[in-house]
Amino acid sequence: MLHAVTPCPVVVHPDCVRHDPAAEIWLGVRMPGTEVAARVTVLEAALTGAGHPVLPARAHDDAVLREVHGDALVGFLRTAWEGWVAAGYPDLGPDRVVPYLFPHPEMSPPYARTPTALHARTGGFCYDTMTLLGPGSWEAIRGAVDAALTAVDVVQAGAPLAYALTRPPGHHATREAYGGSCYLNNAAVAAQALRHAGHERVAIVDLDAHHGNGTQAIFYERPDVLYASLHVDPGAGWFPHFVGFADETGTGAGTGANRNVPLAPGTADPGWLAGVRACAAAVSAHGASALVVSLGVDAAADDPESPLQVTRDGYAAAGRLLAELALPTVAVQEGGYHLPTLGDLVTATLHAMG
Ligand code: SP5
Ligand code: ZN
Repeated sequence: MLHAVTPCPVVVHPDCVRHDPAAEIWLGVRMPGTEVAARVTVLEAALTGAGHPVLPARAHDDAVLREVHGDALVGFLRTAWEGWVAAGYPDLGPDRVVPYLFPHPEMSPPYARTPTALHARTGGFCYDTMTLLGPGSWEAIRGAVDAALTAVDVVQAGAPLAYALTRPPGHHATREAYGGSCYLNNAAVAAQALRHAGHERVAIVDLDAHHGNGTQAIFYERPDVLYASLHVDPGAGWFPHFVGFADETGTGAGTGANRNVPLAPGTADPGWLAGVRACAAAVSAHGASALVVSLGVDAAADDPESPLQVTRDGYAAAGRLLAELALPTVAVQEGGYHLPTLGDLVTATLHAMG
């Protein structure tokens, strides 16, 4: 007999499939990207097939978004592609917005100017070469933010759990910069919206295989939003390399409101679930009344982007551990790139959370 499943509202924005980064440039080599539009199609089909209701994202104004991100970044992302086309780059060859130099501190003395050329300004906003921007990207980026905000609305209206099918993902986007296939931080916007909805303390648990350096940075000085993440150890040579270590615990008023659990490459369910338990314990200790889950499923064994070895049952067990917190929960899609198993991983996790 089939086990009855609690329906989880799934919020989608039709523009999220329009982002077409086309490729990623890694170590100087242009290669097919793994953050593809088919991820959305596969996930929506799996969730619909499992009986979950799909809701269209509603348009929200920029008020909460502008509290999480600087005007300069939002303005750049909104206009970069049209500016790239207007300047004629695609005719010269570069068919996507891509940086070629970056403002190293020694290139940014107090007397440094804002570059005239768009191809020189791009590196001031984009911190890597993997995160390309093209036609439809802005509409998808902003649509994902609306999906996250709509999922918050659904939870505020009384649903215990809602899921935003956000693409592109967001947890690598900092206040003023984009990278790691992320442009605007959907989970951070959701957390900030929950704060405005009356939750004095909000927690974010990040299950993605990579450390969410953007989310950590946005809330690092704040005591009201806890960030807790388990991820492949950046010290073992994995993105985001510079941050994501266990001794990063927050600063100033935010001291103690950041928890990182780096895991050795190859870590499987037992070690990974111990990390989930540590994050859940941090949420309880923080006293949050609402939860955002950065639901990346790229820690799965067959995922091409990470060396963690988590199974579908491992993700389901994580979902149960988070459900035990008994908090209103907004799940936001982050990474997860193995198309044949992506739908099952997310569906299993949401079933366990519901
Ligand atoms: C949201 C998210 O999961 N972002 C992942 C960003 C990490 N990407 C860095 C690694 C890039 C190397 N990709 C080469 C593909 C070889 N499988
Ligand atoms: Zn990831």
